[in-house]
Amino acid sequence: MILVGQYDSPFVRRVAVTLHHYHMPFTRQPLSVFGDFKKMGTLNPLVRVPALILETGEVLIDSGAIIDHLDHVAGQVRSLTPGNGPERRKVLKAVALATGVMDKAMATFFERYYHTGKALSKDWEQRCLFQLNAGLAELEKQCGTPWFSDLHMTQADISVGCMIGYIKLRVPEAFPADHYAKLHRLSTHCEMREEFVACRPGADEKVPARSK
Ligand SMILES: N[C@@H](CCC(=O)N[C@@H](CS)C(=O)NCC(=O)O)C(=O)O
Repeated sequence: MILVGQYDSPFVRRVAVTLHHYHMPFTRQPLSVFGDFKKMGTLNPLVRVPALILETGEVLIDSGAIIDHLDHVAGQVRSLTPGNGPERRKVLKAVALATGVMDKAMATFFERYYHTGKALSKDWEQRCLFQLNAGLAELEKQCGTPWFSDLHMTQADISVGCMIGYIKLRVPEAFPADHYAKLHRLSTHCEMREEFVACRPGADEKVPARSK
């Protein structure tokens, strides 16, 4: 399998951490949605990462759909997403909140990146930050210990861990650790694990590439 995308994307990273957790071998094509726009468009017409190229050549897109496939291959016993009941609903809600916060952190970052000075829309920026903060507050309320769902590591931990890693990289002031004590503890717990360490963004992935 080939995972397409860079690790500064929290969506790519959550797929990569999941692959490592399941011990599924893969290689990586670190294409940039900016610098490799045309090439990326041949894999995903939306020009978005992640994409996962299967052994058969089939291309999967969208981190949720990719992780759904990996969960099925891993099987019910090993799956990081519980199969049914309240536990499944709790994990899926946390994943929805975490990926929503990723979207809002990204929107804030790109508003600031492309619209500097007077061109920056303060209204849009404030709206995104409000939504980001509200998502974090809800996740903080629901977060257990040592894992989000208390005793077991699930996809909620991977998604929340990657979400916090991204905010720290791109909108650091939006994650005051003392304000989100449970999430901060979970993030530290996650980032020490080998599947997270293996997918840290490299130095060349920390600055968004400009279009070629
Ligand atoms: N819902 C998608 C979101 C993916 C996404 O937003 N990817 C970003 C990178 S972090 C991207 O490719 N953005 C480029 C664009 O949308 O133009 C998923 O879960 O994979």
